[in-house]
Amino acid sequence: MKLIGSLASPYVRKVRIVMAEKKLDYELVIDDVWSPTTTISLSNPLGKVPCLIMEDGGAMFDSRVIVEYLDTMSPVGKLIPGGGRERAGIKCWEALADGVTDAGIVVRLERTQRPVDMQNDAWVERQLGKIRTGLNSMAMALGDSAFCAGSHMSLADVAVGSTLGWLAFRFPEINWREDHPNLARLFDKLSERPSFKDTAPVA
Ligand code: GSF
Repeated sequence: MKLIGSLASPYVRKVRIVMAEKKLDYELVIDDVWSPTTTISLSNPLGKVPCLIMEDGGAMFDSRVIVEYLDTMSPVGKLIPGGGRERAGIKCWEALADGVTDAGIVVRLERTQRPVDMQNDAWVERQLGKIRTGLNSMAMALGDSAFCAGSHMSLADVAVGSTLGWLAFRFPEINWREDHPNLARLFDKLSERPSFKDTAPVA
């Protein structure tokens, strides 16, 4: 398999962590989707990474679909429970973590892609509010538990860890460590794993 992605993307990181936890082999193909020379749209019509190229050459996106597929590829390190409420709960954690990242990406694009006099402060504040309420919600739901859901690491922790790592990387001014020591505790624990160490974001 080939994974098209970048070293800074939190969505790509989520997939790479799942690959590592499940001990799946793949080749990482770096593509800067913002460069005029990108070829990403040949594989993903939406022009986004991550995009997985499967053994038969077929392409798969987005990160939530890819990780769901990867989890079925091997019984090693099962990250998503079989069904019902438990499965939906994990997917909801993932949606929350990805949603916080999505809001952060919107803020970054507003700040980096638009001329300063065209930037909309109210729009940025709306997105920053989603990041704040998303982090509050994660911290409340985590409480004193060792993992986001259940008694072992799941996709919920992978998604939350990827998001927190990306916030630390792109938004150092957001003080989630001080505001939510339990998220910091979870993140530090996850960061000891080779799957997290080997995928820390790089500009
Ligand atoms: C989001 C992918 C995405 O926005 C997923 O795979 O989970 N829901 C999708 N990827 C960004 C890179 S990044 O900011 O992580 C991307 O490829 N953006 C290019 C564009 O044209 O929006």
